Amino acid sequence: VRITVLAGGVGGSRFVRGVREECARRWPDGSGGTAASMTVVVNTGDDIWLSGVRLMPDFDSLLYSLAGVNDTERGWGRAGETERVSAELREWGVGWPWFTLGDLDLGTHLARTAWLREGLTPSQVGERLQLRWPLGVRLIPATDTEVDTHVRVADVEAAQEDGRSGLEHGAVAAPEAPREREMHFQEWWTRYRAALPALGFRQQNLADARPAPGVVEAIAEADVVLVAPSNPVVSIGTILGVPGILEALTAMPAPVVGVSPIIGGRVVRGMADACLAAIGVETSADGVGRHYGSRSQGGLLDAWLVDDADAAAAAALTAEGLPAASAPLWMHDLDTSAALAGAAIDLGLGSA
Ligand code: GDP
Ligand code: FO1
Ligand code: CA
Repeated sequence: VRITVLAGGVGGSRFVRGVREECARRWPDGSGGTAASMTVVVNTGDDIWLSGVRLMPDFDSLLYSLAGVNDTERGWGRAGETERVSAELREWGVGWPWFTLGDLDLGTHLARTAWLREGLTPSQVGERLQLRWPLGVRLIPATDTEVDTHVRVADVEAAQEDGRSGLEHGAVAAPEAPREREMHFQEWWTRYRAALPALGFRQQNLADARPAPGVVEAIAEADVVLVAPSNPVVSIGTILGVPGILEALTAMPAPVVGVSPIIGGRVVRGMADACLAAIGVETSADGVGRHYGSRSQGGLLDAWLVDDADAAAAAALTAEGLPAASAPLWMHDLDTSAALAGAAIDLGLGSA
């Protein structure tokens, strides 16, 4: 069995751990692993150059989590982390004071940056990083192009400046379009905790990006493609925005099954609701399901899995032409993650 997953960081990691566990139970290889082959196409929109190194947060979240060396409390970075170098960088005024690069994590960024400088592509660097721990899953960045996400926000300070200068000149401020400014997604997310209303998202270089080697093949040859319960806008949206990926998904014969990141109208972890609001999508299981759309109607999904709390939404979506089912979607631990993965696999492959 070949399973391909589209995924972001936190929701993606928990889900992929569940997929790996469920595959080991269903299709054991006799030595604790699985005979199934699993490929994860990883969001690269959160990536950033900072303090001279290249960060790939979602890739690293998956890497650390699948290797079992992740910080389970924070949801990103390494377990047992220290922050001595970060304190020094702060003294030097390098990087962002609100953004911490842990010492162990910095080792990863330095290795990655060194290999990039030697001429390796991000996906080749990703292969090398995966040699250290036997993940049992292949991770591929969605693209080797740098498609860092930027967020457009209203520039409130500039608008206030306009107002003030208008008064100074004794004139009424003209009803101009409010000024906008753009910042890297990581600044919006970590410095402002996604609380500055976003006017939109822009992934740099996206129109010229190509899927990384292996991505289109992993989709085309899959028996089922699973869309993880990840941020639909900045994680899944960025992957689907890479020219060629949506086309590969549309063209391949196997089913695409999505898992809702929204339970009972709420993002269960994080701030994805701020991203959905910015693109005018309701924070609900059916809102996101309609946003992805039914493949039979030109959308992405053959099936959509929502939480039992959203069973009514599942019925409504099914009636609209997007086959939906419900199951427990909270990933509390490995067992609940594996059960969720199993429900998604069943929706795609058909349960016996
Ligand atoms: P990020 O890259 O760290 O933002 O993580 P992802 O893009 O992979 O996913 C973030 C989203 O995962 C959150 O906004 C939640 O909506 C969703 N999520 C996190 N934990 C769970 C869970 O236990 N169950 C479900 N269904 N969704 C979850
Ligand atoms: N998130 C924070 O809220 N604060 C940080 O200082 C921070 C540092 C950081 C360093 C490396 C890394 O891979 C991720 C890091 N994150 C941090 C998480 C990250 O900003 C976001 O949660 C994800 O990109 C959103 O998926
Ligand atoms: Ca992310």
